[in-house]
Amino acid sequence: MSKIKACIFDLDGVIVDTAVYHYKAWKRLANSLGFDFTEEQNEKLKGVSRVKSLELILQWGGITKTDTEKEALATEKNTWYVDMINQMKPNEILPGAREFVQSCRDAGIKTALGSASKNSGMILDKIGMTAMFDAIIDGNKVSKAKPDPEVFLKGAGELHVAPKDCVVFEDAIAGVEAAINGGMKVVGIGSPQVLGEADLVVSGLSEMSLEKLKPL
Ligand code: B16
Ligand code: MG
Repeated sequence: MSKIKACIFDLDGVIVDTAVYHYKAWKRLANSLGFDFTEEQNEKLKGVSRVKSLELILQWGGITKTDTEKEALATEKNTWYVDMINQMKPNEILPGAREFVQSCRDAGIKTALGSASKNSGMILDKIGMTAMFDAIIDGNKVSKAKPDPEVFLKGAGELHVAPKDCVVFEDAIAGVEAAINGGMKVVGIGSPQVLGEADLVVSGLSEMSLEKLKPL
């Protein structure tokens, strides 16, 4: 029997794939400022906070803005993004995600969400998974971005589980590093070439099982 007592899940890229919506909204913003934004650049924003993402995009476009202007631009992007995620349905849950979270709960393992997104509450609501997490820590509850472990440590704290007994599921390098920095085990969701620092890498939660938690 694994000694893992809690599983903490990142949202975007692990439970759902909202990258395409972020991409469309950031591209619209970049285009409105007179430059383009590519899918390759969007890849670099996975797991990165909204304000940091905007700063990178402005840098790529060679544009400087004041803090007040940045705030307005981030709000504009978020309005477009929220219009899209407002239409999300449970069929957008990534393969195996609901099933694996449920199997953890059935085995008595606590579950938490640990996401950089300030829109997690709405997304979980739209896909019907809010009640599947014992704790929800998102961008509204943390002040330090991944790779700082704050988001995962707060999750462990709310669950009353020691960090060493937690495993984090993450698709972004910064998220994998955040879990390691927090003294937790980590399963990378994606490619072993990119997430090699993780204790285990799988292509998605459909490949995960309680059996695979045992050696961690
Ligand atoms: P929001 P995660 C992250 O979510 C996304 O991967 C990243 O692309 C996004 O910029 C960030 O949330 C902030 O999202 O603008 O909705 O607050 O992967 O940590 O679940
Ligand atoms: Mg992610």
